[in-house]
Amino acid sequence: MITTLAQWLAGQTVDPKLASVVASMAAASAEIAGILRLAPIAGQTGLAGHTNVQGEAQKALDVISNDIVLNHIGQNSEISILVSEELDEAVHLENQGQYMVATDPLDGSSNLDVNVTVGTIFSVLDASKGLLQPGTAQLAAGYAAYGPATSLVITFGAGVAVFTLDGAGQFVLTLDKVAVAAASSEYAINTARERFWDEATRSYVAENVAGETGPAGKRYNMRWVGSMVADIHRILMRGGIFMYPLDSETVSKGGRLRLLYEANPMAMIVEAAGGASTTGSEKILELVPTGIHQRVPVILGSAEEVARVEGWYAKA
Ligand code: P6P
Repeated sequence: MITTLAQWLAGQTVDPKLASVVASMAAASAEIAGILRLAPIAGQTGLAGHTNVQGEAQKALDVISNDIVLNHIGQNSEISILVSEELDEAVHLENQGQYMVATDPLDGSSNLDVNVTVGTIFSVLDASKGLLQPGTAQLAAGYAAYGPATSLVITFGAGVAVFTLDGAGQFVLTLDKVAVAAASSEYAINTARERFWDEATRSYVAENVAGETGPAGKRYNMRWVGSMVADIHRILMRGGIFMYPLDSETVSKGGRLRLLYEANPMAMIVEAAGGASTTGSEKILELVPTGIHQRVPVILGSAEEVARVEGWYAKA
């Protein structure tokens, strides 16, 4: 039996107004998926010609995706604030709604030119509690993965569901009650950064590389797509650990990935699916943000692997 996103949302024990915020982000994601699919033909995979607050060259599709999100958010009277990776400041909408959305409208966009999976990540919070709330305050989180299929992953904190965009542009439920395997033999880290790693990261990876005859006692595989949504969706589906730890090059910025609209929503999703998340020494979801674009170290995935990393940090 087919369950549409609308039917699934109606069956959740959440405020229908909160469910409508998720529905708006789903509609934006479906529209973005349609744009991405034809972008090379429309000549839209190039640069937009300016940089974002992160100092990163904005792709035309970064700007287009952000505009699409803004359009859908703006049409939902339940949403009053938008924080976006692509916007220097938070946008206070004319609506007086109770919700705030923090989003990376097109994460991993540097992969667009080579047709690799990218995504839209979003977090939903109570706008009345201010911009800088810890991840534990999130009311919902989700991401769209624009890959061979377009997947939409959603959680309200208890359980994670996966939807797939069908030929009519509607999300239908394809996986309910996702569970992240506690054990895994696959890790995701950019090994080209080894010279910047701290001892904890170096020790953990060395154990994995040692394989069957090493302390881990099993063979590991390494996967690094360079697109957070792609790497984390793989981990959600078959286990593993994603690592962008603090290193000697990123320490001055606090890390590489952004807390409000990358680390927090992904940590909420992974933990709701039975996984774990950490900066190495602190729980990501307990961090009180110091700014809307704050960067943090991100280590999350299979609970046993995350615990091993935390063990190395505890020894440091
Ligand atoms: P690196 C993409 O730019 C991104 O923000 C994440 O999606 C991804 O996990 C990470 O950066 C990749 O970083 O240093 O390997 O290019």
